[in-house]
Order: sequence, then C-alpha cells, then structure tokens
Amino acid sequence: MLRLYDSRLSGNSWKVRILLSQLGRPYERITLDLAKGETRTEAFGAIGRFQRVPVLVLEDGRPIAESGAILLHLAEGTPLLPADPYLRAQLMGWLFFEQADLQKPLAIARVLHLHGQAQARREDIARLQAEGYPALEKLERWLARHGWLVDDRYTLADLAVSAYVSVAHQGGYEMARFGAIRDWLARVHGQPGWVKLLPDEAATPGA
Ligand SMILES: N[C@@H](CCC(=O)N[C@@H](CS)C(=O)NCC(=O)O)C(=O)O
Repeated sequence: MLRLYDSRLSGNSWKVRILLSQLGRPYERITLDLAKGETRTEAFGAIGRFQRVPVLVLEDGRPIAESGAILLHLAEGTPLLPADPYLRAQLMGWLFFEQADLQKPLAIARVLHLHGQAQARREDIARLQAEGYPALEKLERWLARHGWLVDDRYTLADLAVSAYVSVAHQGGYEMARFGAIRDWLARVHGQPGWVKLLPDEAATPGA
C-alpha cells in the first residue's frame, strides 16, 4: 500500500491527501510531529532526502519527496494531468509559480500566526505579505477571466495552487478583495473527493 508521511497542518501534504482521495487510492498515513523534530531524524532522512513532508513511499518501497513531484507521479494517466504537452507545460507553470511565488509567503505567515507569533514577528509578516499579495493579485487577474487555471476544467493545477490560498487568511491575508479567487475556491472545494485540511475546519475562507 502507498505510505504518506505528512504532518497535521502541512498544506503541501494536504495537496497529496486531496489527490489520493480524488483518485480513490488507499494509503497508510504517518503523521510526523514537526515541533518534535521528527523530520530531522536520520531514519526519516533516509526516506525523505530534504527532511520535509510530504514524502510518499510507493508500493515497491521507492520514496518520492516534494509535493509537486508526488502529485505529478500520482496523477499520471488520469484526467487531472492532461496528456497534451502544451497543456502539461501550462499546468507545470502553475505548479512552479505556486512553489516559487505563492507557497512560502502564504505558508510562513500562516505558521507564525498559528504559533502565536503574529505580534512579535509583525515585520516579518509584513515582508511576507509584500511578496504574497502580488502573487495573489496575479492569480486573481487570471481567474477574473478564466474559470480554471488550465484547459477550462479542474486539473492538478487547481488542486495544487488552491491549497495554501485556501488557508491564506490564517496568515493574516485580507482575502475579501479577491472575489474571483473566492469563487474559484468554492468550485475547487466542491470537486468530488476533495477533503478538508482538518476535519473540523471551515472549507472556504469566511465560511
Ligand atoms: N517544496 C516542498 C516544501 C515542503 C515543506 O515545506 N514541508 C514542511 C511542511 S509543509 C516541512 O516539512 N517543514 C519541516 C521542516 O522544514 O523541518 C514541497 O512542496 O513538498
């Protein structure tokens, strides 16, 4: 059976859990405690070379690190990953944009808020938001003109990009100004098999 190493609040791992659910793939979930340094052990380093979650271990024991790599591997041959090379390039463009421009400013601001450091680290959060807002604005501009990120339908790009955007408000981002993003998130969250990050969490910001 597939084995997923994740952590309770990891948005990158959440992407993989959404995809596994949408593909109906059973898996064993091993939730590490980041605060206890469980990703830093030698044993975990032997499985995940970057010592971060998510890591997926395939049925034959081979591990895959990096959420984007895991998503692409799992989605191969499914409608979530177009076969057409141009559409795939478009899709990967969104995955790279998410990792390069969007994920860190959203994720780190969120972690600081969740760890009660919003006041003490407000200058860091302001710097992160100064990076995060322009990326959100680019996403908003695209979504104001398109229903989906690629191919006019729900794909891996929507799944991957939406994860941290869904929880951006937890990092102090004011999301009310992003109407097209809000409507897109509602469409993404309504996809069959989509799962919440935490069972008791509201699906859509503000909901
Ligand atoms: N680019 C990586 C980022 C992975 C990442 O940042 N993982 C975080 C949790 S979301 C983690 O394991 N942090 C623990 C650490 O860095 O020690 C991916 O997309 O998988």
